[in-house]
Amino acid sequence: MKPIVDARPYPYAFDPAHTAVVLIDMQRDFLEPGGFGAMLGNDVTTLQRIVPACQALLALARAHEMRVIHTQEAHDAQLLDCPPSKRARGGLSCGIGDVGPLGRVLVAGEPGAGFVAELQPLPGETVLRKPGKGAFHATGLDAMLRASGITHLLIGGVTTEVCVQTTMREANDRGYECLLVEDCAASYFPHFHAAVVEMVVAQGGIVGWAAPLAAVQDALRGAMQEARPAAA
Ligand code: C5J
Repeated sequence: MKPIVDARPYPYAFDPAHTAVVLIDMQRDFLEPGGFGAMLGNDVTTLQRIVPACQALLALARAHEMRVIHTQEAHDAQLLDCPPSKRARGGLSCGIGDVGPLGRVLVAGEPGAGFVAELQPLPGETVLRKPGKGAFHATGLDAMLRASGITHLLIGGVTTEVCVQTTMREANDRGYECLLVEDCAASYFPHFHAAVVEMVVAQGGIVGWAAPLAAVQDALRGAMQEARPAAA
């Protein structure tokens, strides 16, 4: 029996063999003091709070042999994949490509572009570098997922209303069945997070489903119990 998550707007069924956990941009540049997010004036502790839940989501994915994809918003050292408009936005004194406390901001290979210590990818997991907010823009993600037979995505990460929402909308338009794992995603602005959850599930799940991690854990536990042969 497939796990069925008690989700909004209605139950979400998925087969772990055809499901990927996509963790969006859990990078030092967004979560740590001195990073891009902090230099934009944000309180990074609002994002740090979801790290334990993200660890639990990764543990669940690994235990059930689901595909794991860690996305990373980062540019090449020459910024050839960074549109000038993105670099200029905000008129920051220390913006994308500039040297900040965590190295060059949002540049691949720099300390700030790396994942936070608690959420390091394991060998065999996919690290997907992306130049945009959405994980499908200018990456091979769609081809990679289709080649692996992935049809369902469990999505978490930061920030809910920017890279998480953009990725979920891109995935939805490409036909993937997406569940936003609510407590594994966060915004610097909690009311934006709450609004995105509502937007996703509105109108019959116009972008997909939403549920807390515990509901995903319960669904997997329930399916495993069903699969176990009854004691003689
Ligand atoms: C932002 C992201 N907020 N990962 N990036 O610039 O959401």
